[in-house]
Amino acid sequence: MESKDTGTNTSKRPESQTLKAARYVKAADSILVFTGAGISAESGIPTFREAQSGLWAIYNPQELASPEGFDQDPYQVLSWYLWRLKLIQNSEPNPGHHALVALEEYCLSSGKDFILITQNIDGLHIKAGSSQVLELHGNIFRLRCHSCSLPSNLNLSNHDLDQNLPRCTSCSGLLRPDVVWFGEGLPEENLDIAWEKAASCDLFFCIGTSTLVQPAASLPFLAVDKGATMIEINPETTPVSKVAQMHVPNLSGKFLPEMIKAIESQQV
Ligand code: BV8
Ligand code: ZN
Repeated sequence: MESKDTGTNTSKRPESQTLKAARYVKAADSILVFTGAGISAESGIPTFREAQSGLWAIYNPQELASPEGFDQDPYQVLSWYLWRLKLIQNSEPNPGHHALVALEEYCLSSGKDFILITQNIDGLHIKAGSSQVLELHGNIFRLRCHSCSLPSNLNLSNHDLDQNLPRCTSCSGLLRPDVVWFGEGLPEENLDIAWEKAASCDLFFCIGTSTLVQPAASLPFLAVDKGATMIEINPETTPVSKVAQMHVPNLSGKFLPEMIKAIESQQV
């Protein structure tokens, strides 16, 4: 499928990236937005990359966010998640999250297909009001039993880990965050939806992700292989940058609201 012609820019001035992206949105029939930790950075939540230099420098996320790490020291892993959870509970969606709610509303009201697939576990897209959301790596607000997978509605932030470790009411197994750890498979059903959407969309936004973690990182490349137009929003370049029609070296919380304004003001 050829990436769709978006109509030409009639003015002689080089078109701004905002207008160009807005033009792609208008011309698209099916839009997939793919986000990573970068979309939440402006809400004050450290990304994995900064995390290496930030407070996470003490820990290695790949060790802690793993079944081996949990089996070895469940108290340390749960304490790390409790620290993240409290940070997230005190964080608000930023203008980037809100702009994606507006994009979803614009798409649904103009008969376009829309899905937001996030690698983030912070729940901020849902808190902002997005509804067509697929949380590929789970959600930090949910717990499940590490032995029998029974979901638990216990709130980790109300549990005193120094007293005891939270346990499953059914099998007494240890409870853990309902997220996908390194070395764990992603929920098949979600992955199937993600592959299908990536293969069928005609416009793919890749926002705030270093696209290093598999299998999620394959989604943008699948979309491009199938002819989708790729717009990447990231102050840094990533492996996706070289296959993108547009790389926007800007913060998502700055660029996305400007793009929405261009769409809503009928400038394109
Ligand atoms: C699996 C949830 C098998 C938990 C996460 C070698 C080669 C290939 C693969 C592997 C390999 N060795 C091991 C693997 C597999 C491994 C993997 O990919 N490892 C990588 C590191 C090489 N993958 C797995 O283990 C996956 N499972 O393979 O299982 C299997 C299959 C079947 C059955 C059984 C087993 C599971 C991976 C999921 C791990 N869980 N999160 C938690 O959060 O605690 S991953 C976590 O890191 C995130 O969810 C995300 O997916 C990933 C990367 O983070 P990003 O979101 O990209 O954030 P990052 O900090 O990296 O980048 C932020 C970006 O934002 C930057 O580019 C920055 O410039 C930009 N930015 C900053 N500010 C802004 C901004 N952009 C815009 N605006 C801003 N304001
Ligand atoms: Zn159990």
